[in-house]
Amino acid sequence: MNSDTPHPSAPSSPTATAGDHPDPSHPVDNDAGGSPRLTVTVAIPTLNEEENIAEVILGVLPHADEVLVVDGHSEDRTREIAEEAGARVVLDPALGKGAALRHALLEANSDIVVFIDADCSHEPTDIPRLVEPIRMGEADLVVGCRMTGGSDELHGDLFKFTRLIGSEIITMTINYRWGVRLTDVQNGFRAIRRDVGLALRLQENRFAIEEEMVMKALRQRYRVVNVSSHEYKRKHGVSRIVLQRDWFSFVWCVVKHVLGLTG
Ligand SMILES: Nc1nc2c(ncn2[C@@H]2O[C@H](COP(=O)(O)OP(=O)(O)OP(=O)(O)O)[C@@H](O)[C@H]2O)c(=O)[nH]1
Ligand SMILES: [Mg+2]
Repeated sequence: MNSDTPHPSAPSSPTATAGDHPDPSHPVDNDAGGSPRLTVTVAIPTLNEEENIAEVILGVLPHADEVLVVDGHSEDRTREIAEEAGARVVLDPALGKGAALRHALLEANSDIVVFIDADCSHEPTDIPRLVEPIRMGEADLVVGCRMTGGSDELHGDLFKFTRLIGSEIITMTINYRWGVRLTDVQNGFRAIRRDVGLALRLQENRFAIEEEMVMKALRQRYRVVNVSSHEYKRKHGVSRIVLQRDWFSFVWCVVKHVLGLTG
C-alpha cells in the first residue's frame, strides 16, 4: 500500500490545460453540446501483475462499457484473475507496452479508449474527468497530468528525480515545437478517441508510445489537453522500465518527431 497518499483519493482539480485549439478539420462525431452515448473501453496493459490486477479491474468497472486486459504473455496468474474479475483478456504480440496499447486500439469495441496501468498507480475515479472533454467534443486526446495532480513516483531519489527532469524536458520540447502548453506527455493514464488512436498509426513498441501518441496527435492537429490526476506508487511488484536501457528510446522518439525525420 502506498504510504504517501491514500488510494481512494479525493477528486483532483477539474482544471484542464488546453494544449491546442479546436480544429474544424477533425470534427467530433458527437451531438451538439456533447453526448453521453460515446462508449468507453478501459484498456489495461499487463505483464505479471497478479497482485494488482483485480483491484484495478474492480476500480474501473463502474466507469467502463468494456474492460479489456491486454496481456504481454504474463507467466503468473494475471490472465486468470483478470477474467475472474470481469475483464475480457487478449494476448498482445509480446513486444512491449507500446505494442500492447496498439493492440488495445485494434481490439476495443468502444468510441473512447482509456488506458490505465495495472499497478494501482492511477486513480480510477478520475476516468470520468478524462473522458469528459472528449464526450463534450472539446478534445481528442486527454492525458492525466502528474505534475499538477501530484506524483508519489517522481520524487525522493536519484532515479525518480532523473525521470522527473527527463519528463519535464520532453514536455517542454514538445510544447515549443508545436506551440502548446501541455504539462505531462508521458503519463500512461489517458483517454483517446479510438478512431484518432488508430489514425495516428503508432509504431513504438515500448514505453515511448505515450510521447509518440501526443506528438503524432499534435502533428495531425488533433486536440490534446491535460487533466490533473494523482499518481501513486506501484502497489506490488516492480517497474518494467529500465532507465539505463529505455532513456535512449524516449530521447530518440522526441528527436525524430520534432525534426520531422518520420513519415
Ligand atoms: N502487455 C504488456 N504490458 C506491459 C509491458 N511492460 C509493462 N506493461 C504494463 O504497463 C504498465 C506500466 O508499466 P510499469 O512497469 O508500471 O511502468 P511505469 O508505470 O512507467 O513505471 P513505474 O512508474 O515505476 O511503475 C503496467 O500495467 C505493466 O504491467 C509489456 O511488455 N506488455
Ligand atoms: Mg507503473
